[in-house]
Amino acid sequence: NPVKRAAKKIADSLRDDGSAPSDGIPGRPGPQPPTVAEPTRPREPLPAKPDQSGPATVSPTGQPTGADQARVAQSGNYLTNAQGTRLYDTDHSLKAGPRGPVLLQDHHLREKVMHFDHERIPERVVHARGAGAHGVFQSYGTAAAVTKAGFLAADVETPVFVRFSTVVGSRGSADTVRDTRGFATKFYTSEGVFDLVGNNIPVFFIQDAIKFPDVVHAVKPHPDREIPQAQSAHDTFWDFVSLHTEATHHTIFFMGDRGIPRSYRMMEGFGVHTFRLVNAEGGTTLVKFHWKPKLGVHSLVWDEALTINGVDPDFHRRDLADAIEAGAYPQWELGIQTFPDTPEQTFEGIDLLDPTNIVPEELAPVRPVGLMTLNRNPSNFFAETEQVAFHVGHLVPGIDVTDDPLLAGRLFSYLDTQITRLGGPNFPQLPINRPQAPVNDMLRDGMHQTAVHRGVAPYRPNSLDGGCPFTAGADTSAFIEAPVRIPEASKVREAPESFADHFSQPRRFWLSMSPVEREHIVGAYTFELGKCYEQAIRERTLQVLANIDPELCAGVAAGLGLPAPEPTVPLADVAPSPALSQIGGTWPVDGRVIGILAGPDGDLDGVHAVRDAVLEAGMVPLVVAPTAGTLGSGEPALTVQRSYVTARSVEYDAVLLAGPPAPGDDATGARDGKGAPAAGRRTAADPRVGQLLTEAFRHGKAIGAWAGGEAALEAAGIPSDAPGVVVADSGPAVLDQVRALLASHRVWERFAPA
Ligand code: HDE
Repeated sequence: NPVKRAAKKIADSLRDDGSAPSDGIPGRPGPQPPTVAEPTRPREPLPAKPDQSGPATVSPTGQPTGADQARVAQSGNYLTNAQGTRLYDTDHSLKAGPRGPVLLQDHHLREKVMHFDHERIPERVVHARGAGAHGVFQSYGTAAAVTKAGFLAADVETPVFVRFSTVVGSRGSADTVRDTRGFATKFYTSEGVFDLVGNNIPVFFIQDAIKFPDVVHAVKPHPDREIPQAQSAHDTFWDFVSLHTEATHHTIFFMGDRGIPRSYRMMEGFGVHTFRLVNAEGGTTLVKFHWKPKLGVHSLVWDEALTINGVDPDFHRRDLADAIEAGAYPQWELGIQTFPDTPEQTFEGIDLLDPTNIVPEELAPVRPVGLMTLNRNPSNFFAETEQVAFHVGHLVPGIDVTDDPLLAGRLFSYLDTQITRLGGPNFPQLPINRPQAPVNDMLRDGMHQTAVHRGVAPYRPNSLDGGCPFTAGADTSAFIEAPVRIPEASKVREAPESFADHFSQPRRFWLSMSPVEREHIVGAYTFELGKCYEQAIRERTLQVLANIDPELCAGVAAGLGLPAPEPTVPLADVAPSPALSQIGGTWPVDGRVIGILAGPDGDLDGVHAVRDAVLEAGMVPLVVAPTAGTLGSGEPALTVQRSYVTARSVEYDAVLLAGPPAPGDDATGARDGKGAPAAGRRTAADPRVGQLLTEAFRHGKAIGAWAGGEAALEAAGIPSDAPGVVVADSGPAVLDQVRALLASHRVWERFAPA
């Protein structure tokens, strides 16, 4: 009986001290090849990479948290079933003879397949695709006068977990689609968890939560064919937003460059709603939260985003993880705009309860209150990034909500949705969701209860548990709702009159854009409406655009081949807010990716020098060559990171040419007498180099060349004196100038409207 024989073999091989069997694992007989074979000796699971780790083990208060739980999984040398019983075979079902029927008594088979059948959980109904990272928040103490929140007091360090996301697409969709991005932060403070569940756009589509299912149904794929995926460019979305004009401000924001961020590291974040801060004396202040990225706010260009969707659908996720792994930790300052908490809840005429409004930073400056640094990648995507559960109602003493009707609906939704998504009410016990403050609730039982509660009296008042737990007071960090006066009113289903102006804020946004950004906006509307089939929807949207600005409307109408309508409302007389434009400043170049094209005949010493200088500057060099492998024989040899087959310019922020690279498999001819590619034309000859250069040029990227690299530029039709094209004597000299260009993100002159 083979089963018996194998079982005996295991028994023989397991020594008393539990050490490894000396003669291999049963079921894998014969000598093993030395290198690529499956290991035959048990060993501890691989240690986490230095930048990876799960939720912190012990809270600041000494409470054990998630990682203790995580350690229960994956320990010991041997494969076991879920009950910890060691297994000798996981490759064959238990059968009556090798060709016989499978036996129902095979518990391992049933357990393995049952678990697999349930590996997927429902994805988030919105924000399904995301990427997360751990970090710390260091407060400056500058908010201490307006809030008693402990984590905002001077010099307090608080662990955080952030999840960035797209809104519309499913979990498997691409990163660089045109969409709003989620920016949700969980602060594990010593007074409980505070979640700031924001977006990268400061306003929202709707003013009242009751409209959320409508806007989401409109933007999601058409219910009959389930197309298009992760796109707003279709009839139902434009049907809705052209009729529901309170969506106009959000829509113009994501038709602008913020809809296609260059990186999660280069996005602003906004709490969107107005919240209420409460200080130690009980004084209240209205507040809007802002995250300001240290690297500046930067975007892709549309053509680039489209290519990336195919070439690297994980572009943003990879960028975030790579940057953290490389030690280029992304940072954001948390800032607050504060407003007096008056009964009107308006500021300079702007209704603070209307989430389709911004308050321009020029009117209410954003004051920094702390710095967030993301410095650890999760160890397990599912356990952390997928299972993290944010909620706008996770508040701490010192931060409270307002009567923004959109916020009110969110306070309901985020708890409710987790019941379906995470399978029950005990999701706060998942390692990533566990508070790092002591938890002493009276919630009991339910699906997936993992706490073993002590005591017999989870009710109040009680005498059996000595009256525990006791309630806290203001002096012992209790969360006490601000006693805001509610004006006398009748029950109505109505919006305030001040919510009726849907065009003056979008007009301010349009007027605040530079010419290049305006051109992008016109292009985005034209693309999206060009994808709609219904003429009436295009025409109705043009009417909305006419009410924002005639130039915007005329640009889109021309692209659609339609007449531009006249505005139906007076154009608002609003001042631009320069802070809304992304163009015009210079920013650090940390983590920027430089593609260096070289072939065996190129200036390889120069490439070495440039690589070192790129690394020195905190940027990422990627050597691109005709084939994979190494370049040159020098020590150390240059490792090729991208061959012509895998390289696309969209991956690089700048492209450098280190002399004429060899041709790869030249597809276009230009051969010498012996059939080899003609010298001097070699780089030029490979169409992939030409494509890479013309694409980089079209996308406004800095391009540099030395040691003969100019020939490739010439062949690609790129003048060496064009803006942002640098030709110099040596690699380091080229890099110096390219670096200066990168500080402005792109060579904007190339987009100058004709
Ligand atoms: Fe959300 N939103 N939302 N939302 N939202 C969710 O919660 C909802 C809104 C935002 O990375 C869901 O756990 C309603 C505004 C982010 O896990 C759900 C309304 C803003 C994330 C939900 C809004 C956001 C979500 C889906 C209108 C910016 C991802 C899964 C009343 C300030 C968080 C989940 C993460 C996720 C409901 C409006 C941001 C269904 C009902 C405004 C960043 O509960």
